[in-house]
Amino acid sequence: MKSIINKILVAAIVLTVAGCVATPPAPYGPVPTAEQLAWQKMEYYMFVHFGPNTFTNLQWGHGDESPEVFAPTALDCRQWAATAKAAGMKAIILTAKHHDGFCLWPSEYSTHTVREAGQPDVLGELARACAEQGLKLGVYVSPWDRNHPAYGTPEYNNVFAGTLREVLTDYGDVFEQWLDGANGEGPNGKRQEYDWDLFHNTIYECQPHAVIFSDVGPGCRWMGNERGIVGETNWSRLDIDGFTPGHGAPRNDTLNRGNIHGKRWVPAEVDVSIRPGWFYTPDQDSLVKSVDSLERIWLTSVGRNANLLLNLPPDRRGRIHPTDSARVVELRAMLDATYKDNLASGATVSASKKRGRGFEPENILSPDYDLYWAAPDNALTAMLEVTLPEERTFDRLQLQEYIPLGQRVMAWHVDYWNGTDWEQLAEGTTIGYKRIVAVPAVTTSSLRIYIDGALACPVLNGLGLFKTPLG
Ligand code: FUL
Repeated sequence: MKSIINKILVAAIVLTVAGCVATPPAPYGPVPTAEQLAWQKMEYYMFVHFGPNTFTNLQWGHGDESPEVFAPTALDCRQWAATAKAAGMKAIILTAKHHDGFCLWPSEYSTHTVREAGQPDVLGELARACAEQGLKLGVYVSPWDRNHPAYGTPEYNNVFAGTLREVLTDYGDVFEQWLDGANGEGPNGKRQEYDWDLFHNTIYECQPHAVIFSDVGPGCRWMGNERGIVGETNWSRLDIDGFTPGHGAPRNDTLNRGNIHGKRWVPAEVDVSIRPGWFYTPDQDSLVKSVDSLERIWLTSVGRNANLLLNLPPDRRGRIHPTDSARVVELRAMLDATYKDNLASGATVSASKKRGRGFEPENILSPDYDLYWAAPDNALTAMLEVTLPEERTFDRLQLQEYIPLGQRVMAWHVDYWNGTDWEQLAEGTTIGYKRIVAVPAVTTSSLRIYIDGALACPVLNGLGLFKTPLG
């Protein structure tokens, strides 16, 4: 009898507590798939452009080069993977085939491959090296092929689908399939009508969890330039119906910012090279981007709701040049020194608008990604006041929206208490997965975060205050 009463009591308590938990906001618009969310959390990975161009000082090989020009003297994919790992990158995407058609694996569909060059299966070696380092693998297979005789004919679409099938079945899991829409003349002087449906179906058949990159996704999108600068306003939504990669893509400035009311979730990826060119040439050894410039790119990519795909082209030995690897390791040290301690920790947070239990304002400081503050359904503006345990000095401000419920915020600003008054520190438009803003170094114990406009009740799961090591 006693135990029954106890059970009823426990049930009553559980029901009372559960009764107080507010309901979560409904998702707004399209939301990321599980794969897109996992992809977004990767943030930073390596691009590797390697092939005949590495040896010919060209960026777009003609496809008529002898395969034997591809002759690395000390190929070491483990060194690429170790560099990526030391740089804090989560994956490597390899140009398994670039526009010259040369395949870095012994493809059955081509006579322009590592096999003809008398070289090992580079894609295979990289896949093993990535697995050893716990890195994911991605592949870029260029649809434009200046070598294949069938290019420009319907048959080529099947050839291309076949090459996709090879790289996507023989080398383990592939997290991202990188496709561009480059479409020039083939050796037969013809352009190709690409069968995108066939390509996409083939990719998903072989790798159901792969995220497909192109100008128009559908997994993630090119953001319109190769300078590393995505829009300050950057929606992860895009309208892609009726568009294709390449000539049929939306305008670059649309890709740069996304569509506020876009119907699909197609987040931005920033691809940029650490050197002026995508492929290695010795005359660019002195033109490797500085750590400062890479940190600026970090702010205009990861800091603007995008992932960063940074290209480090191996040299003629088949190894990443020491200048390039040193630069990314220095960048890592700089990022770690800046972002390891969240200076907002220990703060108390109050909100002008409260949703209720489970969605408390303090949740923006929780390391649990799935804990967030949400405003009530009818609130499209709100203010969060943050009180630090003592005065702290910072020069980076980070905000995060809980994107599993869609992207909502379209205007915000942050004020800080300067000792006598509230003074504006930063303002912006979109937030998305992560927004980082460089602000003048200020010392304060109070901040106010204003959400000035949103498409649906704001939902934030992160606030970070950080200090760069210098300045
Ligand atoms: C473009 C290519 O044309 C460039 O050569 C480079 O590979 C870049 C990353 O993608 O579509």
